Amino acid sequence: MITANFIVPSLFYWNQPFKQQPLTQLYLASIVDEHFQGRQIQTKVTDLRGLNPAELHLHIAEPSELFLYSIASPDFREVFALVEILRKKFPGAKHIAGGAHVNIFPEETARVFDCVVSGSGEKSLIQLLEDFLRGDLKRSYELDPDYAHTRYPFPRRHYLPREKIVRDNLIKCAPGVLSTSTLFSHGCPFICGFCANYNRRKSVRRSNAEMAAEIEYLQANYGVTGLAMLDEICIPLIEAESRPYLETLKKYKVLWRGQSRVGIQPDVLKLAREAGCLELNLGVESVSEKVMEIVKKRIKVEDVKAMIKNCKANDIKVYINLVNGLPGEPKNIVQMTKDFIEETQPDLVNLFSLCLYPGSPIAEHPERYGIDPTTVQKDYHRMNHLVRRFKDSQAQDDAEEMVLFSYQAEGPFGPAFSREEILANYENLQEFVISRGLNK
Ligand code: B12
Ligand code: SF4
Repeated sequence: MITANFIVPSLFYWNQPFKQQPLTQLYLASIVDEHFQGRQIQTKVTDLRGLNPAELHLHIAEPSELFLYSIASPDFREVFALVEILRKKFPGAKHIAGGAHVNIFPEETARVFDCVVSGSGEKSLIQLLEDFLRGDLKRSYELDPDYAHTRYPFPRRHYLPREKIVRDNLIKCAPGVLSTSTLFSHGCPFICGFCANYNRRKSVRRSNAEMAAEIEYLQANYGVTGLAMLDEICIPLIEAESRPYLETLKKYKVLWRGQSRVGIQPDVLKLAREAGCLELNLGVESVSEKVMEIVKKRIKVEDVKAMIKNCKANDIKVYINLVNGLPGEPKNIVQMTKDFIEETQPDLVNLFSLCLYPGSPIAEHPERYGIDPTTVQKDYHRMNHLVRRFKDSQAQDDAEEMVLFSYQAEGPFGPAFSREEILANYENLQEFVISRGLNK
């Protein structure tokens, strides 16, 4: 019997690393267990969240034949260092990686790991394990051209202790509701310029029956009454899909939150509320229409206002995500943003800082967005759009970790802010958001 050990990185860049559950690792382990049925391969998920990145190896005491990593770009350096240490500690173990960073940099990552998986990983995972058992592990796999998760089991949660699965603070407006993260769909058909939606895949949803089975499992095993949905788009954009989906959720009487595109019709929002929706996060990004066009957000400021109003009318808390430092911001962007917030009165404002994540159009072609390519810092581990990661939410942000690039003074969209001005805008807006109590 060999052990396939799925490693969850520390998430050192989060001030609440346990907030969401590591569904990818749970999902991949579930696939292995369903396929091998406990024969030949046993699975394990090692949760390193919240631990000191320099000491992760100390928390891996037992050898495993296979260590498997799912890597987003900010994790790369940490995982790289861990692999180096584990190679010495457990010679002979193989290190296998997949995930966003591997998809974007297959060659770079192939130099670090014994094996890398690009594209959808389900089929590749089974194949590589079978190859390993035969002593024929290949250096890379890319077997699923299409995204295939609906043919595989939903993530089983028993790999982690109960307290790491169920939380009572995932739905901000309903503290105490026992909740867990879910992901019923994958993919987003849009191509926003700042987003590392590198696979540009259409949204693929599990069937409503599969979603129901997962909710039943969570209710029966964990007493869950709340869901924190991690889908890029938590309410399907096509009404013929959204109605049966929401009707299914309604049956289970769960409370939930998620991220939504702007433009969901009022009657669908009403149904969403009846189906338990308490909070929606809207990717607004900028209150400047010019900026929205440059980053191809494909929404209008008026649509955002209407969506906020409709959410409020249906008693759904509405949280807006704004990105400071986007290309083409007008000189008065700070005042415009304040005016927008005063006018629309969202329940919470998440103020992010533009981050050039590998895989996003803006990172691939910074010059097209007026960024001076020579100024772009490629320290993946410093990339974090969430900003308030090392300090509590009332504290001053760590300016050095923000804005790892500079615009050309005169770019394709006219005069641009300097890095210092972007930082000042951020601080100004953040103070405003905090003073209104909109950051909690
Ligand atoms: C849900 C989600 C999250 C969740 C859960 C993540 C988790 N580990 O479960 C939360 C909210 C925690 C999260 C956090 C972050 N996320 Co996120 N997240 C997503 C989202 C929307 C879906 C990812 C997902 O869970 N899919 C389900 C899994 C099963 O599918 P998958 O990721 O596509 O993986 C498949 C293959 O890649 C492969 N595979 C993946 N890993 C492995 C490992 C092995 C061993 C094998 C064999 C195969 C394999 O098999 C999978 C099945 O086909 C994506 C958007 C997207 N387009 O992918 C962003 C995305 C992956 N996130 C992103 C980022 C930036 C982050 C953060 C760094 C943000 C931050 N600064 O805090 C952190 C990183 C946390 C982490 N290390 O996981 C970026 C990555 C960009 C980049 N260059 O790295 C994405 C692409 C969003 C975006 N459009 O910009 N995220
Ligand atoms: S920002 Fe949201 S809507 Fe735009 S591509 Fe990314 S996930 Fe899709």
